[in-house]
Amino acid sequence: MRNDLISGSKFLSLVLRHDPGKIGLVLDDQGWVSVAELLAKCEQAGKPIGRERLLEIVSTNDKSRFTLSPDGLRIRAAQGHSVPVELGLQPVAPPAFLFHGTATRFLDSILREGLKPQSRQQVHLSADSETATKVGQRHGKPVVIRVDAGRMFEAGHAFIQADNGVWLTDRVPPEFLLRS
Ligand code: HQG
Repeated sequence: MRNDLISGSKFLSLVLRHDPGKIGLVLDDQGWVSVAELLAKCEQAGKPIGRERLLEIVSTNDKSRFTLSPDGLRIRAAQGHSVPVELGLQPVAPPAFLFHGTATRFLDSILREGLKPQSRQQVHLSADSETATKVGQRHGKPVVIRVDAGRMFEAGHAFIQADNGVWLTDRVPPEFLLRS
């Protein structure tokens, strides 16, 4: 990705996931904001993005981090929020297994306590182990944990799949974790 698209994506992740107040934005309950308002507030904050570049960031983003509403008037982060949002997606049955990439130094604690959302709203899980490895690499030496999602679902845990395919659940108790 081009540098200006990466820096734009990082700034959008910051305001659409973690700190909308930084530029005076308020997300609605499902995390949406008006594109026009977002562009105006970025400009006022001295971080002009412009409509064309915003659309380029959305369409070329390596992880499809941002979702436009069907009418193109609103935008939200697909997942990753630390501010409270209710994405409004229907819970769905997950595949039998999902994967979570983390760093080896967190492993003992995770196997003991289960996966917790930490600063985010939900635990993020990947559909395949290669993606999970990349997620884990962000934190250090990666290790991939297999999550017995089918059994979790049977036990009553809800799953949603974010607009970009990432799986989300509130927490994963240790009995559903397997070293892969
Ligand atoms: C760890 C990225 C100790 C957890 C990715 C992780 C993802 C525990 C870290 C999305 C723990 C939180 C989310 C426990 C969990 N004890 N450590 N009991 N439970 N952890 O960044 O899942 O590039 O908040 O293993 O691709 O790494 O930003 O979550 O290492 O989809 O778009 O606590 O963010 O997407 O780290 O990543 P994070 P994550 P973006």
